[in-house]
Amino acid sequence: MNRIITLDEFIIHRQKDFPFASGELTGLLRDIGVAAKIVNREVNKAGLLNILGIAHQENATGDQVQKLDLFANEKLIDCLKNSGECCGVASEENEDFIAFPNLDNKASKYVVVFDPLDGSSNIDVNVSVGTIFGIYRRKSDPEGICSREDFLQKGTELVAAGYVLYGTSTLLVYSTGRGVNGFTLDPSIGEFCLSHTDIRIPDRGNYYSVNQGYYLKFDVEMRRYIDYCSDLNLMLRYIGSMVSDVHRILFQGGIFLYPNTRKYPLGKLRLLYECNPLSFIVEQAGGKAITCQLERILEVDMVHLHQRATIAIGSPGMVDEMKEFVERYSTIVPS
Ligand code: AHM
Ligand code: MG
Repeated sequence: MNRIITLDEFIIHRQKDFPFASGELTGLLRDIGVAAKIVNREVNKAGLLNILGIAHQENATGDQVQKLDLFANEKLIDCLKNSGECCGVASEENEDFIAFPNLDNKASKYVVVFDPLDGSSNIDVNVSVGTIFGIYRRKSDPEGICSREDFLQKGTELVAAGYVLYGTSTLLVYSTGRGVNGFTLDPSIGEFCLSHTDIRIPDRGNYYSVNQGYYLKFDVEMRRYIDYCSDLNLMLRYIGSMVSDVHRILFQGGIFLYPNTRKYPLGKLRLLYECNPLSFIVEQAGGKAITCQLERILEVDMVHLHQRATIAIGSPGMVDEMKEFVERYSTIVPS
């Protein structure tokens, strides 16, 4: 029987790959793993507790916040604040970033951005949701408190990123820029165990994932591309939880699209803690991620924390093809 490799073991082992690593990033990834286990426990027992439903609040970007979102947000903040490895966080659920005081005068080098529970419209109906995170090295002086510039970095500056999918089983997938690995939570021992090594996205796949209900609200080039996917008899899959939809595509190949609509002229999804971390993962697995205006997601300038972006992400062959459609049918001058 193969020996089980736990997430903690794997992370510590990988630390050796970074010659000047001080263990802080290792510690941070472990903290996120712990928070994920706590969130997983609550997501799993949500039906048993009165934790479901809307908390009658709106988040910083105007969406309704549900109780589990708040719980997940709190747990991630708690775990990261008390570890001393992180000097601040920015979350979908908080309007501004949160700066942490240095613990024991330890100057921490990293900030963490996250969407604590993505796809929250799925919570009430027991469909998979996820946590998305990204880690940046701070730009500000490590002796002081962190500042906005630490968070307003392009995706190309990500040191690590990942997601947790609370599905039929719970999976944590992350990358530190040297490939992508996945860990499945074994509830019997309470550990994430290495289950998918060096994940590679197929060059093409049989799935396209888009909210086709907005078809008439998309620009003409996007409608043409979607028609083309349908002509090819590709299968449409759309859960409404980006983590789940992108996860399927990462493993089976395909393309996920969230273009601009009349309601969301700049796209709906958030660049900092949704598009960038997932684009980092998909690129690390050999895929591509661009905006529907054809800019590489990871190179988009970050202007404010809750900035939105359009996105086309997935198998490289399919993203390239979508790009060709946009170049052919739109009036946008490609960058
Ligand atoms: P959330 O962070 O408020 O849950 O919203 C993000 C989610 C994504 O997971 C998903 O892809 C998208 O919103 C679905 O939006 P729509 O219902 O407009 O298709
Ligand atoms: Mg979200």
